[in-house]
Amino acid sequence: MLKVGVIGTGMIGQDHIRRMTQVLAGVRVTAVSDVDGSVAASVGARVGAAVFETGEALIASPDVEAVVVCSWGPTHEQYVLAAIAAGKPVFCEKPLATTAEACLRIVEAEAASGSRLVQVGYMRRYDAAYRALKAVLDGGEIGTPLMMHCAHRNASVPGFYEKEMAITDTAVHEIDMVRWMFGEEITGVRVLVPRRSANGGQLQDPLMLVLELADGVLVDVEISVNIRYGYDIRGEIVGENGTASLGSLSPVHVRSAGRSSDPVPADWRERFLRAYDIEFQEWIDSLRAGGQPVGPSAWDGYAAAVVSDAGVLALRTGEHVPVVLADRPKLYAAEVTAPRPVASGGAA
Ligand code: NAD
Ligand code: ISE
Repeated sequence: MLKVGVIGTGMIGQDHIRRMTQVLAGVRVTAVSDVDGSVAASVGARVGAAVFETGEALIASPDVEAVVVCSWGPTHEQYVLAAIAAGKPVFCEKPLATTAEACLRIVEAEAASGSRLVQVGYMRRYDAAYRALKAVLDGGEIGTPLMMHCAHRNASVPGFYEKEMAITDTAVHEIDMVRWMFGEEITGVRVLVPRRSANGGQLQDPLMLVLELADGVLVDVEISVNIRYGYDIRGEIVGENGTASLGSLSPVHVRSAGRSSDPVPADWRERFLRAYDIEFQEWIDSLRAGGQPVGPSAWDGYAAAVVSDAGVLALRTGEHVPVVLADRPKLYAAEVTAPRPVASGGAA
């Protein structure tokens, strides 16, 4: 059994604890911690885990072999760095950290440790619909990709959600998905601001993010975070010879009273339920087998943060913002977005 300690026992922390204690195999939640001690105490009592006053004390516990960080984004860096310093594998919910500089500090600490310890919670890579879409793209059936249209719609967001979180907290999922889907880095960003929805209060809601990839593919992402009707995630790739899109996810289609309808998920917990299960089971299995994590890396977390920082600047200025990454350490050389070897005979 892999002994896991969870820092942050709010919404997603409790959901991941539920899956680790009730759904998945080979794992035991031995420790929890939250800045809100009463929440940690009630979650710890429910699952029989020790409660630690600080995340650092949890990381140092001999009864914790691997760490899961589910606290607020601005606190991720301190806990991920502490886990790296302790030599313990750490699964960090997205975003890896809230600025590119903080993510780079994590990349540098991990690279200096010489082995992969960090995995970031970009779960779309584990979703059956996104995996099927990538298989069609990679199979060549729709030809060379030219564009992708995405929509990321939340029914509502919590009161602490701020304007720029539409990019740093929400569209950051598409930013990671696009790098993985196309195996290319994002090189530039624009943000377009349409008419404002009255549902969004002070937020600029919706927004349209346009991502430019190194090979010329353009991706537009509609971000609506107060759309009321449900949680709706869409994606359609346009290729030279066809299109491919995420299919209907509903197991049932209802026709009644002169209407035809599909249910819409309420939120991310329902829509990505299986993706989170697979993401965690693969993480647990890789660590129990004595290996390193193979899911989204600290480099992926860093690259997504550079793009989302560029998106925030594009939102503030209305300008096109180029994306420039630091040099990629050797530790991450084998990843899907690693530069491709130049074909022998030189460039065309
Ligand atoms: P939440 O507010 O429900 O829970 C966060 C918890 O962290 C709270 O209980 C809070 O008390 C605790 N916390 C805050 N500062 C802390 C600190 N310094 N030390 C320990 N605990 C601290 O938020 P949430 O919705 O569960 O989101 C948590 C993280 O998960 C965020 O980074 C968010 O972006 C991410 N998230 C990811 C997904 C996904 O689809 N992968 C979905 C939701 C949230
Ligand atoms: C939340 O933090 C998530 O990660 C969800 O997947 C996303 O849809 C939502 O917009 C974020 O706030």
